[in-house]
Amino acid sequence: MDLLTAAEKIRSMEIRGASRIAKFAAEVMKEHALKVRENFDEEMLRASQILLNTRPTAVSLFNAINYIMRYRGESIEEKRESLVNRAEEFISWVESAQRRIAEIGEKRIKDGSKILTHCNSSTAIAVIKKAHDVGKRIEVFATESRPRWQGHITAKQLREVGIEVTLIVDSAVRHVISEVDCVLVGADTITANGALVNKIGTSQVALCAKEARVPFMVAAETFKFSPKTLFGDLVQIEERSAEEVAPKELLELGVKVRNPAFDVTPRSYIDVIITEIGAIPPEMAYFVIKERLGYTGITEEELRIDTRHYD
Ligand code: RUB
Repeated sequence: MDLLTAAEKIRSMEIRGASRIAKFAAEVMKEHALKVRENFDEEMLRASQILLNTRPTAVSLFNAINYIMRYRGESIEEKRESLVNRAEEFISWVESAQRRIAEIGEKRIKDGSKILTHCNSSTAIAVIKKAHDVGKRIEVFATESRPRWQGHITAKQLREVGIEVTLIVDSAVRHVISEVDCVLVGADTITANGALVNKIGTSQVALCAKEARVPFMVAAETFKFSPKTLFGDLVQIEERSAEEVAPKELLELGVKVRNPAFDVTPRSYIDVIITEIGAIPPEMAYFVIKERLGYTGITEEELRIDTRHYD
């Protein structure tokens, strides 16, 4: 697959969800590196830019590319080998992190639990499936997740393994929240101050959960934590097309549409973030960025040099 086709798959959401996007980008970078014959650095920088311009919100894409672009070497062959190794390391990080999160997260789910989830998070689903696999009786409320209906994917994936699922419209969350034992969602980005950026509507779910005193849990690999937010950058919230929300007749009448794809849930609404290094409070986000992503004492200027290809 060529680079532009791969980028279009992410942009059009054929490949979607923060973990899957990151893993796919790593595979594409690796494939591209294997094809480059000359100007390796420039070519890989161009590939990084094209992939990074597809979807702005999930930091997993940035972290994947940043990890891979730290390749070393003198000759083109050395550089290629180093990049390919790093891409493969990142891919196995994605896979092993999700397995570990499932093991850790499963312990936070009691037998007989009713879990509410929003959108379609492969990481949250891995936890739910694990709880089911170890013999817990689980029921899930899945929101539709308008306007792209990712909740239908969630409902299908859970039913396929025999888990009880009830689909609800997004606006029914407050109505059903008192029947729920916990909320479990995924993450596109976790900021340095522990806020969660996830599919639009997540913050409303969190608000309902807090009011009803229902634990709100997030399943997120450490590559969902954002180093850039440590240096003051705000997470860019993707705004998608009006056509995803409104029929043509309304648009032709001049009805304006806002279609933000993600929103921000402040850390005070989050009980725990289940990562591959443990079930941590959101207040630990800074340490994850510092220790796990390697941004130890790095200055903003150094970060910018390191990530020059993202500007
Ligand atoms: C997907 C979404 C998911 C996170 C986490 O949004 O918000 O909750 O990406 O998913 P979209 P995962 O469908 O717009 O990409 O746990 O699979 O990384």
